[in-house]
Amino acid sequence: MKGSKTALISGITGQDGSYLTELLIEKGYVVHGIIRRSSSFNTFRIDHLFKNKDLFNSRFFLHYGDLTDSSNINRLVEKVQPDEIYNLGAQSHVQVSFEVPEYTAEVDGIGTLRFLDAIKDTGLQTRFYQASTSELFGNTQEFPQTEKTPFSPRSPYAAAKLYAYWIVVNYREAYKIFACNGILFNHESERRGRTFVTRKITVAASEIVLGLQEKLLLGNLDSKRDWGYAPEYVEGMWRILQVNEPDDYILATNEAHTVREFVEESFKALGEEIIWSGSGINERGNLKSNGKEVVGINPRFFRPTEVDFLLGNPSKANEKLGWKPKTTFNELVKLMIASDFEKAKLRTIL
Ligand code: NAP
Ligand code: F7E
Repeated sequence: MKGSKTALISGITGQDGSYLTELLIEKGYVVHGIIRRSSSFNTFRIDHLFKNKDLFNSRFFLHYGDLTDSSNINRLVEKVQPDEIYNLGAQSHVQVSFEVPEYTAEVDGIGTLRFLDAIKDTGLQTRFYQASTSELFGNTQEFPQTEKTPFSPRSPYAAAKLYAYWIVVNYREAYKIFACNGILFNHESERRGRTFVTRKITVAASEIVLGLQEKLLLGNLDSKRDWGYAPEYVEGMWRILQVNEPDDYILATNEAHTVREFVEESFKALGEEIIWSGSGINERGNLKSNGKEVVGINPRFFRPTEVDFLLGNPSKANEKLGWKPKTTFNELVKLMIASDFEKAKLRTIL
C-alpha cells in the first residue's frame, strides 16, 4: 500500500509475533510474516488475522521460511524491501536448548547474522530489531540489571543469544546498519506457550480446580523472575525502532516474584489457598479447602544450570522511549487465569 510502512517479522506465529502484528496493522503498516512449514497447523495465534479477508493479501502476507536458510532470508529481504525488520524467531525455550544446543545456536545465533548479512548485502535502508533477552545476565550479582550490567549466560539459549546481541552491535558499528537490541525480561500473556512456567501453572491450576487434572509438577519453585505483560512489550519493540539513533534497551517491570508466588497467586485467583509442606524434591502444595495435594516437584524440570534471580531496570526505555509497563504482577496472573479457566470450562462440557 502506497505511503504505508512495511514490516517483516520472523517468529510471527509466536506469542510476541502475534501481538506485534496486531499492533503494526493497527498503526497502518503492511506486515509480512515468516512461517515455518510444519506437518500440522501452527498458526493458531494469527488465524484471526489470516481469516480477515480485508487484511489478508492486502496488508498482511505470509511467506514460508526458516532462520536456518540463508538463501530464503536473503530472498525475503530483497523481495519485501521492509522499512522495519523484527527478528523474533527463535528456539526460545531455555530448558530445551540443553537438549538441542547446536540447533539453538544455528537459529538464535547464526539466524540473526543471516538477517544482518542480507541487509548489508542488499544495501537496504531498513531498521532491524533483535529479540535479545534478560537470560544474557545469567547469575549476575548486580541488581537490578541495566544496559551496562555485564553478561554471564548460563544456557545454550543464552550463549546463542549472546552471539546475536554482539553481532547486532558489531554490524551497527561496522556497517552503520540501524540495528537495535531489545533486552526483554520475561513477558507473558494468555498466548504464552504452555511449556513456559507461567502458562503451565495457569492452565494446570484452572484444570485442577475444575477436576480435569490431578496435580501440577514443577522444578525450581524459588527461581525469581521479572514478569510483565507481552502486549506492552511489543509496543516497546516498536518504539525502539522509532527513535533517531539505534541503541539497546531493557524492557522490564523492576519487580520480581518467585515461581512459588506465581503458583499461590494463581490458586488465589481461583478462590483457593495453597499450604506448603516438606522441602527440596519432597516439597508439596495442598489445597487448604480440602487438603488435596495438587503441587509437587519433578526433578525433570530442574535445569543443568539455573538462572536464580533476574530483575530489570527499564529507566533508559522510560526516559528515551517514553515506555512504561502498566500491568502489575497480580493483574497478569488474574488475566491469564481468567482466560485459561474459561478454556478449561469449555472442556468440561465437551
Ligand atoms: P515463542 O512464542 O516461542 O515464538 C517463537 C517463534 O519463533 C515462533 O513463531 C516459531 O515458529 C519461530 N521459530 C522457531 N524456530 C524458527 C526457525 N528455525 N526459523 C524461523 N522461525 C522460527 O517466543 P516469544 O515468547 O514470542 O518470543 C519472541 C522472541 O523473543 C524469541 O526470540 C525469544 O527468544 C525472545 N524473548 C522472549 C522473551 C519472553 O519472555 N517471551 C523474553 C526475552 C526474549 P513456530 O510457531 O513454527 O514454532
Ligand atoms: O522458566 C522455573 C525455571 O521456562 C522460568 C523464555 O521466554 O524468558 C523465558 O525463559 C523459571 C526458570 O522461562 C518449571 O527453572 C520451575 O527458572 O518460564 P520459563 P525462562 O527460562 O525464564 C526469557 C527471558 C527468555 O528469553 C526465554 O525465551 O521457572 N521453573 N518449574 C520451570 N520452568 C518451566 N518451563 N517448567 C517448569 O515446570
